[in-house]
Amino acid sequence: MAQNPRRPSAPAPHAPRLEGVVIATFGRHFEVSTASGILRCVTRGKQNAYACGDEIELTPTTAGEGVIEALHPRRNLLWRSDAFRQKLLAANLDQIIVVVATEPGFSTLLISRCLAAAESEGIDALIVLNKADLSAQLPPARKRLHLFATLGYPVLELCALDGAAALAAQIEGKKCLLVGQSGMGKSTLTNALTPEACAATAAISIALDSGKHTTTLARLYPRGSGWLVDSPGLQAFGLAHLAPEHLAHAFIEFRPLLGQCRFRDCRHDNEPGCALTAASASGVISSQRLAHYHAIRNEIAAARKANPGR
Ligand SMILES: Nc1nc2c(ncn2[C@@H]2O[C@H](COP(=O)(O)OP(=O)(O)OP(=O)(O)O)[C@@H](O)[C@H]2O)c(=O)[nH]1
Ligand SMILES: [Mg+2]
Ligand SMILES: [Zn+2]
Repeated sequence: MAQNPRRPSAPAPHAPRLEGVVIATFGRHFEVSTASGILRCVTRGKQNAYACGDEIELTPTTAGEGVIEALHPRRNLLWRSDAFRQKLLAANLDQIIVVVATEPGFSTLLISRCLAAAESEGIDALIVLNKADLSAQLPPARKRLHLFATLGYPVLELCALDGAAALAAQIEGKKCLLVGQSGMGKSTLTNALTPEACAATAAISIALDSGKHTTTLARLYPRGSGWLVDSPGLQAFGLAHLAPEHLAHAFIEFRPLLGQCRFRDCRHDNEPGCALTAASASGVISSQRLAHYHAIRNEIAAARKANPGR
């Protein structure tokens, strides 16, 4: 059974404490930014479920180290899960930025997964179409994203190499997470938009003498009064923690139709009197989105079957 990642750790009775924000997680170690600098922290007991963006209290121990004592309540938490495991992505977000590119190709199903995860936590989502300079693939990429634009999700086209500033206005003062498949340009955007990330990458470049940096760890970079989390490329984005009715609600265009099916427990899978099937047949909702819904719902059902205790 997966632990509830919302449960805060028990506060310890003794002070003095510092407040901080988790900026990176390494298994059972956490890097925390505080007013007295960045500390490398461990946790007490078995509590080890912290994510970038978590606001915590810690007790400093030896130089540069500390122990996390308490977790402040989370405004929201983005996480992914399959039948047996869960991975916290980031907490206390204002916005999720789903990054896709003209090249390499991207999955619209993965976009729907990211959007559903965002909607289920009430977090705004923005789609970035990067590498607009690779113009041969630009029209087909635009065409595939049109679906999401018609749902009301903003789609911002840019070139991270010289036009990342186009994103600056959208993230000003906000706490944002960049997600998406590998190679889409999340780190390039982070480097262009946060000076600290740029400096860190330059240092790695010199050390490794290579131009390619596949991100292996999520990391938070401050930016004005907000911050930006750069995350490793996603292959899968399991939503096993969402109940099927919550999943349907996370597809925003389905919302006005929910509750209108003939059967209360309708699976929206060709049952008689299904409002979603009818809406898809008449073009009110897209058949592609309904197919995305079915793919994710079937996966959730399989995960629950594989681990009924979750
Ligand atoms: N032509 C072009 N190339 C870009 C652009 N943005 C990024 N790239 C290149 O795309 C490659 C991948 O960029 P990254 O920023 O490392 O991609 P990522 O999304 O962080 O990838 P992961 O860390 O593996 O998830 C790099 O070689 C970048 O130089 C762009 O706007 N135009
Ligand atoms: Mg990266
Ligand atoms: Zn139905």
